[in-house]
Amino acid sequence: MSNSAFSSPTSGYKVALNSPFTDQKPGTSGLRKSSKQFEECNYLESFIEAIFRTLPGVNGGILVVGGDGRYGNRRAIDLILRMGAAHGLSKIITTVNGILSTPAASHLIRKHNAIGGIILSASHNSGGPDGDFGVKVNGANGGPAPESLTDAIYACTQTLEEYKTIDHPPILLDSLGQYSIRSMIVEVIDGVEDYISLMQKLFDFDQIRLFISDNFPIAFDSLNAVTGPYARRLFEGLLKAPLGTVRNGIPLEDFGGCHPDPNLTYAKELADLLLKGNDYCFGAACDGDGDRNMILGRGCFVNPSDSLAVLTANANCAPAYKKGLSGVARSMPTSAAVDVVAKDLDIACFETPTGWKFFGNLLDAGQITLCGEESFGTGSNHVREKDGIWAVLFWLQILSEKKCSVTDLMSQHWRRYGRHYYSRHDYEAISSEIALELYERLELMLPTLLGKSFGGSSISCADNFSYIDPVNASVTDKQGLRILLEDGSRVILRLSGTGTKGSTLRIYLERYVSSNGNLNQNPQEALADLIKQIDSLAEITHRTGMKKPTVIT
Ligand code: VG1
Ligand code: CO
Repeated sequence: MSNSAFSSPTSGYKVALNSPFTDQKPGTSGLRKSSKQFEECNYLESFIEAIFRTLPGVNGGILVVGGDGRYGNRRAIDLILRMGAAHGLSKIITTVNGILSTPAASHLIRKHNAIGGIILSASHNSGGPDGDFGVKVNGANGGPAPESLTDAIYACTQTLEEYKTIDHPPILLDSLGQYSIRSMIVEVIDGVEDYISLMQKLFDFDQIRLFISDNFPIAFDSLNAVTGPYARRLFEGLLKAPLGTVRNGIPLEDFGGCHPDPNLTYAKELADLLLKGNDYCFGAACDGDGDRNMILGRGCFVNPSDSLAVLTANANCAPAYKKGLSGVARSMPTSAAVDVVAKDLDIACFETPTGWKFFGNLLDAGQITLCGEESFGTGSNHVREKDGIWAVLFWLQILSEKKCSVTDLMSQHWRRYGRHYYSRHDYEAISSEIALELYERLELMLPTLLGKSFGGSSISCADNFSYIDPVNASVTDKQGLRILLEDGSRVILRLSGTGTKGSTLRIYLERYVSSNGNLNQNPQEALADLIKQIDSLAEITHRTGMKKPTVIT
């Protein structure tokens, strides 16, 4: 009898990896859909089968598997364990309760020389039976699978007729343990421990502990998602912050009904504590899978693009980056705040398409040390994913070295480098047809825009962003419509690749004011001209029927 039973009710069944926009790649390297979709017969199985047929080194290889604890996590792990055994993996490393943040997974893949990892998360999307589920695929470097791999996985799903699995009772994930399914070892480890040791190597915990114990109360919101167990051990354990510092610290299957997206809209409770109250000096939140971060000071919200610039300018405050940075990178829609700092430090600064996978080659080649995206993502070469808690610790390290408040640090920064007023306006769940029409109409107009006046300046460049990877020269085009102005301002339009309902249109707005200009405006006011102009040019209100964006960050 063969070791593996074939199930073959999948005939004719196909899964779609791409978003409804065939020319827009998902910002994530995997599949993100509603939980209901994933519960359809053989849907998840088909996608996992395509991964196992495509990922290099499956036969005899080690795989890391875990997730953010959302509804469907346990079922998916059980299914991957059985299918992994059927496909000849030598070992799957998974975690107690299946809890594993995206950055911690990246670290484990690298530490164990695994062939890659499967992270069960729809990141910042809501969870539960009526929310979303997702499967992220990471490669051997610990980073999101490059497009060559996700394209191959997608192609494979188009011809699948069967998948390989094994009957086996579920493995208990309640505690540490070692098991076997046929010849494959299943190791259930603590998903938090290794990550904590990595953080201890990068930062000076004694310095941070001393600083926050001296009248610098902090609040951290895990939004009922994966970072709870990490944050409690780090902030309340190692850094001795009072119990209760970590809010919503137990991962729940539906995130307690909240949207685990760390921004001013979805992390409102924390934002109110910091922006309206006086109890805390510092606040931070992370998303569902722990790779995003939001930083707040008392009465002060730190824009993620600024956050990357501040970390770059003050990197020498952290032991891990004392020796300097090899270079930095930001995604195209991220503001140019970090560019100004990089120039001052005389280090390289790269501009990549949206999505963390594009930083991978630069990190692997040692050309950059830090990188970030406007979408609340910051990271470094310590792993190959953005890392929410790492960013929070980095901020605390800088503040404890400088012994100042977040507001002071920001004003010092702008007084030195000037300020990039920045905002992103998201129009969510619009009909895909309308979104595509709007986008294609503007794209067609681009060549006619050169030299035209726009928001108090004139248009110096209008194109659809195309990227040549500096490491392997691969080309990625159609990454977003850019309108660049003479005075350095920019307006960018993209269609999201991670939304699951209709289409999400993102408008990115940026205006630079030099160090002797007005540095204390409200960003929405500073950007008002650009907001008005892009609305009339792209007919956003008119075509979507939406008077204002769903989310403003
Ligand atoms: C969004 C963000 C992008 C980020 C991606 C994945 O993509 O804009 O910067 O890399 O989400 O983030 P999009 O295509 O919807 O704009 V997460 O926290 O999944 O890993
Ligand atoms: Co995420």
